[in-house]
Amino acid sequence: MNHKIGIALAALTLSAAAFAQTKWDLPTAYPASNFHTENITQFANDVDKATGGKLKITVHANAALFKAPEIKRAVQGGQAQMGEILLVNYQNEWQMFGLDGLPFLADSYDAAWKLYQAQKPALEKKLAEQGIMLLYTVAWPPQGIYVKKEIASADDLKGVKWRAYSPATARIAELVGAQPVTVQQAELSQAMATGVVEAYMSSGSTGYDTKTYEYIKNFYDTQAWLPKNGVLVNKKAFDALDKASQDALKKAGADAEKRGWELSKKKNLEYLDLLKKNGMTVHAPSAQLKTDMKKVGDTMLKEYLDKAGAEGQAVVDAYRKM
Ligand code: PCA
Repeated sequence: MNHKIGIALAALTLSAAAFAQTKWDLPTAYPASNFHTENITQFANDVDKATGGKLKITVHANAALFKAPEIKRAVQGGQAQMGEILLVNYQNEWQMFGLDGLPFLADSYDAAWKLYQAQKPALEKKLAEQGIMLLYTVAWPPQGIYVKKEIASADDLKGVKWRAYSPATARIAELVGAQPVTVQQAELSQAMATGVVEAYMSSGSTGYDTKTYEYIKNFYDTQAWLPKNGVLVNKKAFDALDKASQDALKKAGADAEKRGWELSKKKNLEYLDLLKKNGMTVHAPSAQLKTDMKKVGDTMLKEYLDKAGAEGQAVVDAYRKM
């Protein structure tokens, strides 16, 4: 080869490598306007900026790329390099994924954060075995009961068509004698419109996102638990990045975690106001309803510990000492 052409080609290859762009997909199951999704979009922008455009992460909101229960496997198999999951959706695979879905084990932001710290080493280890990195988590606002008719106790939920989003929310329905049907958020509005759902437990955020106030007029603010979304990264895809991009991703993830937890707390109050403005009555639960739901929580914790064994017990013990 002509010497000059050789040098020119080498320079070209070098600059192509220097400007090589990596494109990643990040499926999520919640709408673009949801606070988790807004936070993730900001995360993707932060990564773009910090890597000078080298790592482009496209956020696919609203279960457009993968349905909620499929996202974890998509990240594991590398069909998506990243993904956001609701951890409690995966409790049947491994009990630890469902710990933050137990009623009244951790029922405030402070408690939920502590529970996360207690769970984290086990979560990271399990996911690492599956070729997945846990980049960050953010808690949903506290969970309350949406229900068509006013309720004074759990007895009033007997026979009601109840939407579940996880094994635990289906179990609550069984324990109060409601009829559970599993519907993810992306299909919830339609399920309410067609009368398939008369009640469900979730946050003010989801009630607002799905326009629940058009179908259901009562929200009982039980503040029963704060389940977390986890943002996952395929480890092979991560390992293929240069060190600077890896650092940028981790830094943006840590920022998103901090920002997300603060946002969740702040927006919770805004969502409850928005629900009221749209015709929802936000009730404090009666003493009887509280007692009934606490009892459900006690039963579920016992069931949980039976299934999760020593590993589950150790994490609950660690949490209680925090
Ligand atoms: N919203 C999600 C999960 C928890 C929450 O607050 C949902 O209802 O699907």
